[in-house]
Amino acid sequence: MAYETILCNVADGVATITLNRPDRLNALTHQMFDELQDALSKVESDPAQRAVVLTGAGRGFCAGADLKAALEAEDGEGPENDLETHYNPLVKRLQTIDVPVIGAINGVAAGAGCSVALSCDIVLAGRSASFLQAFARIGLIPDAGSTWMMPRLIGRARAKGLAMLADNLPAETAADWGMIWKVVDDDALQAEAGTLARNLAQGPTAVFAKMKHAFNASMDNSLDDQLALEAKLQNEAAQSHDYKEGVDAFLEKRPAVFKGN
Ligand code: T3D
Repeated sequence: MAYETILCNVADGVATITLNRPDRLNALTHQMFDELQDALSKVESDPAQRAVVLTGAGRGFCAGADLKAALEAEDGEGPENDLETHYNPLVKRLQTIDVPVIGAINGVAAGAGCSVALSCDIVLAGRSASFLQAFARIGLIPDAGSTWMMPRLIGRARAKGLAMLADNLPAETAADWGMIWKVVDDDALQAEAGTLARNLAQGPTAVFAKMKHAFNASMDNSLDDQLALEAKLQNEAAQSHDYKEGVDAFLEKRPAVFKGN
């Protein structure tokens, strides 16, 4: 598939996917969802691609649903169908894909764009970036997983305040509140995200997938269920090449060379 709304560059085991509709702050269209899903399928089918960076072109990360395109495509059915066919599958895929996903948030992440940003495993943001639960401004509720992710990340009081007031949350506050991993200077963002992704791409990839599985399940599991899941996944991890290599490398006082399996 030739891409028109995203860019995808693969190097050093890292797929860098750039939302590329800068004149509309990378607002999401059906075509963009299709292209994103295609790029993620290529990651999944190529064992050499062991990390993803998701970022935006221009001054925004993603302004959520393209409201102009949504109006033009109005079919009278409302957003439900769109969410189920396009937004929700993307959010789930980012959270469950078997490689680490780094969000390099280069500007505003608004509406479902905020949900997409927070679906990444590790979220780095440029100092001038911000997070905006824009929905109330247009008479919608937060969607694409925001009502699930936000209270778990920052607590219900802050999640509700951001949703109802639709205040722009600066990246530094988001980091202070534990909503994202780290803030870096704007001009260092892409380089830092690239370095992080290349390091992760050299890591124990299959184990990262198990970590994602465990953390996702922990959101709903009881402690007993989670302990049982950890035991099962750890048993599987202990059968892997990378576990043997990690222990051998430790004992031989050398850096481990992980193959990702
Ligand atoms: O129906 C369904 O599919 C349900 C799904 C819903 C999911 C959602 O995401 S709902 C929420 C949708 N998003 C928003 O409501 C945010 C809309 N955008 C904004 O509020 C502002 O653009 C920002 C606060 C994000 C940034 O403001 P600012 O002043 O930095 O930029 P701007 O001037 O507003 O935007 C720059 C251009 O991008 C502008 O185009 P123009 O006038 O230069 O030709 C603007 O229209 C365009 N743009 C920004 N956001 C969107 C957009 N175009 C289409 N859709 C957008 N969401």
